[in-house]
Amino acid sequence: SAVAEITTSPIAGMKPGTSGLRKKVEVWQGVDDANKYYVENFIQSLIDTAAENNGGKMIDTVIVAGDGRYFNNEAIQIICKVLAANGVKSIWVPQGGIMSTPAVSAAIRMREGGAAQGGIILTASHNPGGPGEDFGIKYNEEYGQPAGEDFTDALYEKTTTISSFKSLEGGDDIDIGAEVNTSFQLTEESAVTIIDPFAEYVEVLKSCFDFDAMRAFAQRPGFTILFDGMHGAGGPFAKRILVEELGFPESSLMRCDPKPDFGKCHPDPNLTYAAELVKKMGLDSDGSSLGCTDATPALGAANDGDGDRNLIAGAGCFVTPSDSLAIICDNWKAIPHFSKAGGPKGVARSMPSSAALDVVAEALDIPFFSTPTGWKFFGNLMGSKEQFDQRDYTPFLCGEESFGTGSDHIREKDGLWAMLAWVSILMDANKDVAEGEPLVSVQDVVSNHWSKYGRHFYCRYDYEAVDSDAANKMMDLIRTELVAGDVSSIGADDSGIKIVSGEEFSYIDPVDGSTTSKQGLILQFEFENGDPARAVFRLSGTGSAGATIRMYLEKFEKDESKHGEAAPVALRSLADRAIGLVQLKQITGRDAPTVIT
Ligand code: VG1
Ligand code: CO
Repeated sequence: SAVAEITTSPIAGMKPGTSGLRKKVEVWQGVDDANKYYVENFIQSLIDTAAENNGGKMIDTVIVAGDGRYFNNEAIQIICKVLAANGVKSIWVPQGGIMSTPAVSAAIRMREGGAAQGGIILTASHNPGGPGEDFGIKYNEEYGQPAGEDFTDALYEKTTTISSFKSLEGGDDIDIGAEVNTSFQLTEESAVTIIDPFAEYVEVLKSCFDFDAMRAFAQRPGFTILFDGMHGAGGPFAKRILVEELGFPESSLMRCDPKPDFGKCHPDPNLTYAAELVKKMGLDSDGSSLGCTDATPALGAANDGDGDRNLIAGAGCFVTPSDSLAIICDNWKAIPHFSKAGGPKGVARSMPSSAALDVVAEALDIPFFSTPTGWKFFGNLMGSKEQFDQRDYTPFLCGEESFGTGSDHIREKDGLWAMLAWVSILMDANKDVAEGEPLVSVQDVVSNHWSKYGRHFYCRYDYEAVDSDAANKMMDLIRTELVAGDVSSIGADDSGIKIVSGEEFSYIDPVDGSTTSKQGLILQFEFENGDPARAVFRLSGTGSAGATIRMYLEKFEKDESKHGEAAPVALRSLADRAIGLVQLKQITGRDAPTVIT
């Protein structure tokens, strides 16, 4: 078909956030005339930026895949035409159009016959999908890592000046369901090839874990698992790995068939939105145990829409993502990816995540980093092999409080990887337990960890769809009064909790020296008995309308006799104190958070 240059004009608001650009799907669909070429404008700006970074030459090989949400396949067709018209030679589309974000990251890095230079991932991740809900696009670069801020800033600049884009006129749509290796020649030099969504991802997980040992452990009486795919992209991958490779029964899977609207659920794996799984694990929505039976699975996990997040639970035991990360670190010997190398050579967490990882890193004497929110900052550290003081940080372990965990096997967080890490930990914990004896449980592993290192009580309050001006006003008030201002004059209130200091987090990337500022407001507190605690305030960068305020609460507790309490209960007084100080209710009019995770 013929290449056409089509006149367009800039559309405001195309600045990617924490992870890609997310908008209501109707915006992407161009329902309003002003948005007619929304996808085309964004993709043209994106590949022009990629070409600029490629020495001015158009990139050759790109993967286009999505999490299966509403508009997935239509967007793939539009994007393939724009890519082909711009001279991208090889466009790889997974059979069926669906790939999880970690699987795309793996395929970019490893595909036989040469890696791809980039991946365009159609997802709004944990945001709901379907008519009236969200659609999004993220771009990952040649090591499989999310594009950094330099890239997204340059992309955004281009969207503000764009005057035309290239596409194809005429020609049939490609058949996304065609057999693997089918090629569709779109122009003389550009072709779409249908690829196997699973190949590289299965291979990379096999390199991280001992599949033979896990397959044997899967047969162990009492070791039952439950995986909730939330109707997102992770489902087919879980089926492939857990059932076909490791031999767990089909009954270990729930909601593993991708649906355009995620079955009308919110595909965010937390205690609120993964309610069914949480209940089956014998848990209440605040993470406390409701009691278990013999039928309660030993290990439960859930993914988000694009399969990069994970929720981990045992029977009657919710594991917070920050604890999960610390426990994986402490148990590195159980995970071949780390044990092969004598342990992780570097670890990192996002700043709002709890300090549970820090104390393990300190005990194990591993270099540790605290980064801004979003996986792109980890990508930079992992890419640092030769660059960073000649030190080699591979293997690397990292994670976020927002149910993201991963390592340098790819350059994205990886929901299924986290679950297999826990299978490995349980396998190791049970290596000396005789058949017929009760298994060491997730709860045992977690309690032992807390008695060794102390517990970092943690939870997050999210206030969604807050008026943007009000949210900014509250952040400004924290800046002027609690960060720049003198907090020593603010005494303790009835709760006895005193604010000690305030700080705005900014980050200097140790690899490229770039500074990222305004990454969260940190308030340090002290309880009456001298115990330290903190609250962090941030505005979300993944919403599609209004503002979301996130308040992250954390309190360290050494005393083992107090470890049994539910986190939201243990942190209630701290929450009240922080909310009062920042005048959240007065400024936003919100009495209660939308969710507590
Ligand atoms: C949120 C999380 C962050 C995560 C990001 C992308 O960002 O807090 O930790 O990396 O989502 O995750 P924000 O800016 O809304 O707080 V995903 O799975 O939605 O791509
Ligand atoms: Co996600």
